Amino acid sequence: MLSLPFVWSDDCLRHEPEAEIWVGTRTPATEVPARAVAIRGSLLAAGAREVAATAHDDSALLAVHDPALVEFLHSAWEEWSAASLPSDRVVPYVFARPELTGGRESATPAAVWARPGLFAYDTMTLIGPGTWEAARAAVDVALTAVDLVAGGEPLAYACCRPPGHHVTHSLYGGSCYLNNAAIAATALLDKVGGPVAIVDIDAHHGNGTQELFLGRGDVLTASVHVDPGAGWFPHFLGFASENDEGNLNLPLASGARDVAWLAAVQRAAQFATRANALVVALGVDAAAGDPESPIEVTPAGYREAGRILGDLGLPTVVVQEGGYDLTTIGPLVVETLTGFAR
Ligand code: SP5
Ligand code: ZN
Repeated sequence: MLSLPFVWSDDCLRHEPEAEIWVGTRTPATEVPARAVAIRGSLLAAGAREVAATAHDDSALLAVHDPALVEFLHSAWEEWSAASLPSDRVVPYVFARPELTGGRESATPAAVWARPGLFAYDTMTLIGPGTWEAARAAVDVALTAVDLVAGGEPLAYACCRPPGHHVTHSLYGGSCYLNNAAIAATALLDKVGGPVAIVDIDAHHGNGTQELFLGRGDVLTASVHVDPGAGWFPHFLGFASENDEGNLNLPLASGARDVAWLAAVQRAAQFATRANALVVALGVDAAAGDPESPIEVTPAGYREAGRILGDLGLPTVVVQEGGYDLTTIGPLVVETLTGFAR
């Protein structure tokens, strides 16, 4: 039985991207509401205690993200849907790369359909009705888990959806809109004291989180992920060459299994020992059989990762990131938390 609290909001189900535009083609979305429903079902069956998310103000959110990004996400669907465009989701077609304007700030475009290009860095992360409400609810879920830990719970799980670790200060992408783990770490810094470590074991590099805290001593970031050099998202970063005192990337070969993955998780945990509190960005997409990654971790591997991170003995908020196999996502989260709470 799992005796830990998990935080939930029905509003996280309101985001229905339905599709991703990948290599110019509309393909079915993998980041679907059923993911969160499956996790909740497994947690309840395992005996975890559901706690309803409570509303939090924007202070931690705006300490992490550009107000212009937040305002865009808040208004994007309303503006798009009022403009009678041919797509039923907000999707960029032209990108405001800084080099385009010689490093000068880009103008705010008059055309509604050009606006996403100020804030989106890929075409896979669509916005529709309910996207903002779900992304903002996921922030409340994460912050409620922080409250539980600040109030003395050793461990709390935040059932966040949509995920967040690919979002930088001012750019969204990778099926993510607001960086829940980074916002949780910022709140923990305030409530529990630093340094705070974020250990990201999603199959993909936590590029947004890395960029947010780069060069800061108060939030340490470590990420275990499939080598972007082998052709995997986020492609442009996530290499070991980016490592410094505050940031540790542990890229793994395609096809890596439990032994290699757990050795990297162990190194990430070692990196976090000097922290005062921990955020685990838990993606279960590194599991064998997940459609979005070539890492082949077993359920026993996830349980062992939980044990390794739990052995740090730090106050911990676990934030949900990726994981796309609907039949295994719930059991894998339970395995990880079982290892952790042991
Ligand atoms: C949070 C998270 O795990 N984000 C992962 C985003 C990576 N997506 C890369 C998608 C690459 C192409 N996938 C094709 C799927 C077609 N539906
Ligand atoms: Zn992922």
